[in-house]
Amino acid sequence: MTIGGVRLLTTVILALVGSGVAPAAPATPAAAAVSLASVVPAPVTATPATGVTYRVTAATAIYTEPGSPAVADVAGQLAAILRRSTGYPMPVVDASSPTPTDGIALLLSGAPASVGNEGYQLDVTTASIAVRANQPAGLFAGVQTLRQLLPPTVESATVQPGPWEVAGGRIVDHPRFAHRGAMLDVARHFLPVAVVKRYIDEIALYKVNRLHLHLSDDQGWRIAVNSWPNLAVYGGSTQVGGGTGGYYTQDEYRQIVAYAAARYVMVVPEIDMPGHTNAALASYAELNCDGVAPKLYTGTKVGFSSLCVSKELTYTFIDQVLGELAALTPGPYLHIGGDEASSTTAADYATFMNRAQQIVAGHGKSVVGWHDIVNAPVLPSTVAQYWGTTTSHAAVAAAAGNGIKIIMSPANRSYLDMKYNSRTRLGQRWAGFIEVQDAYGWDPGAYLSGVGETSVLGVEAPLWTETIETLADVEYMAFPRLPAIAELGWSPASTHDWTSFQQRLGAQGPRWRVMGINYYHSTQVSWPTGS
Ligand code: TNX
Repeated sequence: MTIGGVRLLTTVILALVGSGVAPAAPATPAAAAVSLASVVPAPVTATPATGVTYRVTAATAIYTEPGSPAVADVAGQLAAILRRSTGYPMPVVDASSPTPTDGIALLLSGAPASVGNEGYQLDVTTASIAVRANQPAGLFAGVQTLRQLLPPTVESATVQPGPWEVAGGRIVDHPRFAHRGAMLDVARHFLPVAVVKRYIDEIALYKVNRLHLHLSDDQGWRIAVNSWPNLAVYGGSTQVGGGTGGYYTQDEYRQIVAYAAARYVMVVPEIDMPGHTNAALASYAELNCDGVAPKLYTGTKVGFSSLCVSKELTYTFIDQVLGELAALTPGPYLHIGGDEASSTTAADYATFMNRAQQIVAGHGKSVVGWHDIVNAPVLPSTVAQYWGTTTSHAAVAAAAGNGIKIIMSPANRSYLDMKYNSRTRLGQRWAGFIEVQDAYGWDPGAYLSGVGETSVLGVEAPLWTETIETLADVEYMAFPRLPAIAELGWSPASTHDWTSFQQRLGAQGPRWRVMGINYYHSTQVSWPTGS
C-alpha cells in the first residue's frame, strides 16, 4: 500500500512535470506565503524549504486515494472551501486517473507509522502538495493545517483575488492526547442545530475531535426521548431567564452527529444525574420521591435537585433514556454528569452511580462522569473529567493510580464561561478570570499531582451557558481561548512557548475576521494590523 501510494503520487508529479502545462511559477518570494511556523496547534515538526512555493491555480485538481469514499469526502470539503474563495473549479479526481495537470494529493500511503491514526505528513513543493496519512482522520487534520497555510482570504465566502501560495516544506504531525474536547451546555440556554454545526466547524479547524453536549440540566431537557416524551416537550420548554427553550428531535440530533463525524469530531452526549435534574423531575411527578413534580426552573442555582435513588422507577427511567441515547451515539461514551449532587447523600450517590454505570455498560458504552464520580466505586472503563480549581485532588489521584483515565478541564484554566477580566460583559467569575495566557499556561500531563501524562486521556474546554445566548456569545468566549486548549491537547509539550503561541494565535485573527467569528481582542496577543 505504501509503495503503491508513493507510486501514485510520483505519477501525479511526473505528469505535472511532463504535461507541458507549466506548474505555477513561484513568482512571489516564499516570504509572501504564510510561514509553516504559524500553524495552531503547533505541529510536531515543520521544516521549511527555502525559496519553494506552491501556487494554487485554476488548473489545480485535488487527487484522492482511489477507492476511499472517506478520503473523497475530505477532499470535497477542501474543494468547497477553495472553490468559494478562489473561484477555481477544483475538481476532485481519483489519484489513479490519468490526466493530472496541477495538484493537491490526499493519500492513505507513505505516511510514517509514527503519525498514528490522526496524524499526517504534509509536503509542499513547487509542483504539488501531498498530504499523507494512515487514516482519513489524519488527512482531515492535514487539510486543516493546509487551510492555515493559505492566505486568510481562503476562508472567504466570496471570490478573492489571490495569489494562492503555500510555503514549501514538510510538516510531520500527530496529536499528544486522544481526547481534545469542547463542551457546549445547550441546557441552560438552548442552541439551535445551526449554531452547533457552526461551532463544530470552528473547533475542527483546531483539530478538536470531541464535542461534549450537555443535554440536560435543571433548566432544560434538550433531546427528544420517545419513551419519556414530556422530557423534551415540557422539560425543554424553557431556559435560564425564562425563554422558550427548545430541544433536538432525534433526527436533528442524528444530523449533528453525522455533521460532526464528517469533521472527525465524536459527539459525547451528557445526561447529567442524579443532580441537575429539575427539568426531568418537573416533567414526570412519579420520578420524585414524594410523587410531586417541582415547577420548571429558570434561575442559575446548582445542587438543589436529585433523582430519587430509592425508587426502582428511577433505574427504569435512566435505562430507557440512556438506551435511546446509546442508539443515537456511534461513539463509545455516554457522559452521565454526576457533578454537584449536593442534595444526594454520599451513600445514595454511590448506590446510584453503581447502578448507572452498570446500565451504561449494558448498552455497550463506557461512562464519562465529572470527577465527583470518583467518590463512588468506578468501573475500570469509567473516565473522570476533572473540573476543579486546585492542582491536587486526593481522590482523583487515587483513581488515576488505579488506572482510571482523566480528562483535564480545570475550571480556572479551561472554562470558556469564565470572564477574561472584570470588564467582560458575559460569563461568570467563580473560578477566576481567565485571560488567554492563563488558558494556555499549564501542562495537562503534569497539572494535577499524581495524575501523570499516561493517566490523561486529554483536555476539554467546557462552555456553560447561564450567560451565553447566541452564536456571537459562544464565539466571543471561545476565541481565542478554545485554540489555546486545543493546542495543549494536540501539540507536544516541547513546543509549549507563550511568545510563539501568542504570535501564531494573532495570525489567526485575520482568518476569524474573514470567517465572521466574533472574537475577544485580548491585549496579550499580537494581532496583525486590521484584525
Ligand atoms: C459548575 S462544572 C457546574 C455547572 C455550571 C458551571 C458554571 C460543573 C461540573 N458544574 O453546573 O454551569 O459551574 O461555570
